[in-house]
This record gives sequence, C-alpha cells and structure tokens, in this order.
Amino acid sequence: MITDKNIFSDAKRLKAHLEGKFGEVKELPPSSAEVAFIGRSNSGKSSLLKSLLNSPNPPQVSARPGKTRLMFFYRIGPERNVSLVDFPGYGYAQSSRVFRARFSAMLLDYLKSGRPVRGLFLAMDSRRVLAEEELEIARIARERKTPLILCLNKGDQLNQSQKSKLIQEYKKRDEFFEILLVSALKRQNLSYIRDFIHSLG
Ligand SMILES: Nc1nc2c(ncn2[C@@H]2O[C@H](COP(=O)(O)OP(=O)(O)OP(=O)(O)O)[C@@H](O)[C@H]2O)c(=O)[nH]1
Ligand SMILES: [Mg+2]
Repeated sequence: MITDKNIFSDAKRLKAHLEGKFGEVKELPPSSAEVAFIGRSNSGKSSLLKSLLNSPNPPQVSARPGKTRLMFFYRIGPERNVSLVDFPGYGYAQSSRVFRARFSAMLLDYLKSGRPVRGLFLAMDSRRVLAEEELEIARIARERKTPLILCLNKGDQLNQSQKSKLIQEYKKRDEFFEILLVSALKRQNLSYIRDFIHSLG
C-alpha cells in the first residue's frame, strides 16, 4: 500500500482526448491497451481521471451519485496508443432499477469481453468497507488475470490514526494487485496510477 503523500503535479498529467461516450461495450472503439476506472457510484472515478488527465473535455464530477451514465472513452496521445474508460458507478440506490441493472450489465459485459484490459482501477470511498460487488469484481479480475488496483479514495477525509488502521486492515488482503490510499481531490498518491498507464503505451 502506497502511503507517502506525494502531490500529483500538473506537469505529470496525461494528455488525453475524449473519443466518445458509449452505452454498450460493443460500441467501444478498438484499442491495443486500455484501463478502466470502475467502482461504486460517488466513489470518485471521474474525479481520479480528472486529476490525472489534461484534457479539453475532462470527466464530469458531481456530488450527486449517478453522474456518469455512459462509458467515457479517452485516448492518451498522440504518441501513445492507450485508452482509458470512465465507467458509470454501480450500487446507487436512488437510481431506477432499470438504470442499476443496465450499469451492472455494462460492467459485466466489459469485464467478460475480450478487450485488451491491462488494468482495472477500482475506486472506493476509504470510509466504506468492501462490499459484495467489489469482491465479485476481484473474482472476475483474477479469472481473467487482469491486475486489479484498489484505490481507497477520499483519503483526505481520514485522520492519521484512521489511515494507520486502514493500512493494517488491508495488509491482510490478497485479492488486489495493489492497494493505494489516494485523494483525487487533493491529488495525493496518484503517481502510481499515472506511471502504470504510462508504462502501457
Ligand atoms: N473529499 C473528497 N471528495 C472527493 C474525492 N474524490 C471525489 N470526491 C467527491 O465525491 C463526489 C463524487 O465524485 P465523482 O468523481 O463524480 O464520483 P464517480 O465515482 O465518478 O460517481 P458516478 O459518476 O456517479 O459513478 C464529488 O462530490 C467529488 O467532489 C476526494 O479525494 N476527496
Ligand atoms: Mg463518474
């Protein structure tokens, strides 16, 4: 678990452009390597991408859960052929049953597709505990041998003793390729994610 508090600078942000927004996995453009930002609604997927990317069309962030309703497909470039997908979140109780089912189906379709997914960044509010959805994602990632990186987000909301406790707890887990304690808002500890994406291009 990465616990140093390095602040992610503007100079390190990845140049990206939004290639499109898609409601179905089969509509996604071809790519040779991609990573996806997945997780519960309101966990900060779009915020993480917003802090990581330098894009004329940055991901939309909202305090209201259920903001991202399509897959936002970004291409890192121009010299790298890596794509990033910002997913709608699952588990938002207030959205209609139809929407909830659609978002879960979208994610499952994606995870079970033959797309060249080189890494999955699973965002989670660090004040929550792992739920069945995250464990199910971990099972699928293991099956498809895709590195699953758990991003415990909103670390800025924890005090030092809460952070230490969290680190102790997560040390015992073995479902994840890596566990990061981050803050999208304060841009803390984002270098690992950036370097991972960078290494794919
Ligand atoms: N304090 C704090 N708030 C954060 C952080 N990251 C995101 N947020 C807030 O959490 C809320 C949700 O952020 P989003 O990035 O829209 O979350 P999302 O996971 O993309 O949500 P959906 O698109 O609905 O699935 C917003 O109010 C953000 O400002 C963080 O690191 N710290
Ligand atoms: Mg979003």
